[in-house]
Amino acid sequence: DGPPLAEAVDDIADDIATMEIRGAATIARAAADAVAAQARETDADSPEAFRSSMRSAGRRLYDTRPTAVSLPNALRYTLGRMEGDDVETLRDSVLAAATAFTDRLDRAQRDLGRVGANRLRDGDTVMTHCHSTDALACVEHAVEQGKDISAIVKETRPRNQGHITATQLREMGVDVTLVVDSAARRYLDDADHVLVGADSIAADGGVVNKIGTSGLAVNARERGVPIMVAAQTIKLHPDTLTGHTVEIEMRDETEVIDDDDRAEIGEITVENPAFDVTPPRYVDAIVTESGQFPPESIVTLMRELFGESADRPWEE
Ligand code: RUB
Repeated sequence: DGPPLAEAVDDIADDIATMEIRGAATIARAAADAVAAQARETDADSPEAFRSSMRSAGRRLYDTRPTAVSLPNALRYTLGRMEGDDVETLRDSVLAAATAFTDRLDRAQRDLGRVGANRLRDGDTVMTHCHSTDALACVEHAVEQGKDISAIVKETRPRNQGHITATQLREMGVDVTLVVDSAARRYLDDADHVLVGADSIAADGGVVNKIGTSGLAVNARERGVPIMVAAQTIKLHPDTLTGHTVEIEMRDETEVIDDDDRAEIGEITVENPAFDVTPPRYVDAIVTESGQFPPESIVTLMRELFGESADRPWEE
């Protein structure tokens, strides 16, 4: 129903939902690409029809996964800059905004990597959880500075994003030790930093990231290992300024247990939350492209960037 969507919008939305495209920054980039495809390909012949078709693409993308705020923030950026009184001007404004948005993503990750790298010393070992391009940017920059960095990589059940992290760290020349998630506390004694990314950061400094991040942070604090969150500012969740909470995505039980095992065990409940919230008191620093912040002061940056409330340009 609604205005027809460009094929790329449907494809990208499906890929985000099935996690073919995953990770907050990568999802944001794909959403901006999809918005641009819709702007290019829509056959809307009036400004009203064009706006309506763009909103429709925005809703299709918005409904894919609920937790990473980079997705609605990408829609805010691109659709929020749509302006003009005729279709061509509207189209050009969206295409320009989509390009500006992806350029900003690249720049932000580079700048954030430089800040994060300053926290890492030559010879340090980081422990990672899941796969975060923002977190890896910090290691990459440290390696480029000539620092020797090692990594203990948590597998990250059920989807094993740790394998992607291990591969990419190896490509950087980092010495990698892969461990199962339940071995994390044992190996914290060998780590100088816990380094993770974020899907969303709340106004109180709470960090929403892959399930297991909060347990890791509590253990790291107990072991005296500092916890560093690498998150460019599109991870700031503006709705939390007005008291909204971040929805935690629940994924299918088949990611946890296959049908045969389930049948053999019998009638049980399987829960598969994809994310959790690490309270700000367990986080030592949030590293952004604008510098590093203690989690409690991230709200200042959020107000600067989003004002007091967030608009929803994809809604009717
Ligand atoms: C990915 C995840 C990542 C953040 C940050 O979860 O939790 O740590 O998205 O990634 P999923 P980035 O695999 O379920 O998408 O720094 O690349 O934005």
